[in-house]
Amino acid sequence: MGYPATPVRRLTPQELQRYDEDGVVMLRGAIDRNWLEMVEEGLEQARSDPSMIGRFMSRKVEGYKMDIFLWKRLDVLRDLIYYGPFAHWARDLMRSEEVRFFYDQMFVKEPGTDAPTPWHQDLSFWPIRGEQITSFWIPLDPVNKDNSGLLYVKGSHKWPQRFKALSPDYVAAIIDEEMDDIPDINANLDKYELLHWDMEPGDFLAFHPLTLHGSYGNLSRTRRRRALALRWTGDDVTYQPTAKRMPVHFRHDSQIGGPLRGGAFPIILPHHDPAERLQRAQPESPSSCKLVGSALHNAVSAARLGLGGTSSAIPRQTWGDPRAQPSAERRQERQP
Ligand SMILES: O=C(O)CCC(=O)C(=O)O
Repeated sequence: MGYPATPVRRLTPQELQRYDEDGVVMLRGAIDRNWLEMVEEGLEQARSDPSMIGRFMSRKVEGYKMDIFLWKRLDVLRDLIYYGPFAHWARDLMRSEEVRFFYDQMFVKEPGTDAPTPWHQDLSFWPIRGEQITSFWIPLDPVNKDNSGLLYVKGSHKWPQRFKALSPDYVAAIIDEEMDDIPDINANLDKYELLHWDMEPGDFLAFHPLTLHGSYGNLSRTRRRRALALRWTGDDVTYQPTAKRMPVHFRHDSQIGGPLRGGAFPIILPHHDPAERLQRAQPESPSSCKLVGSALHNAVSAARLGLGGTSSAIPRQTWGDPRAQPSAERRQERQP
């Protein structure tokens, strides 16, 4: 059986070690042009025809476009996930027998979009728990810190804290007050070691779901910053939804506390499940009822937390000009 495609290169022991120790690794020149063109086709389709969820996620900042579960409606991204080489890399990073696809997400910042992505941990707001989870961040344009390349706090995936979710679109419904406040990383750069890279199309980042990450706005006046994130799960992952975690609006067969199952989270390795593939062939879009329910839940949570008013449950984060970086950070930075 020839799929998913064998990657043009496997991960080296050094890259796997970087991932384990730092919680993130940059994989240079790993994505073949054919696959990259499919990512581009998918993102351009998604940008020109956003889903209802995408419109909701992108409503706050002009020029910062997000959308999720693109692969459910865009065949080119379904093919990328089922037949592209990514699942092999995910299996190696997660040390898992089984690889399931969790979801995909578009992040586009148009030139001059001065909207940072706040520092956050992904797993705190996902409706799953486990260790064998990984995310890939695939840029389609050259990126650096000035046009919103991602920043990571080295080794933060090993910290004991679980931080209140600050999703890129600041969704109030997923802020769990029981969790810790994210420290103001940029205001205390002497305390943290940041990692970031200048990247070209074909490079991608693989990172652990607990690694703190964020990005400045896109200061470039000419260059867009388009990226697709692909999230993967392995053997030990269980479905753990709560009212404070990201809802899944697509059909699946996972039971609470049990493994992920069914069409929303298809198995890619070691073998596809024909029934899940068939389910994808049947048109499915989240019912407006569910979407309205989520929007209401969000509005109530925002009101309860005082978001948008004079007080706020979200601690401030400092995001100045990336070029005006204090010397402490220069000392700490690594460019592996
Ligand atoms: O592209 C960005 O700015 C955010 C990406 C991100 O938070 C993610 O992929 O988890």
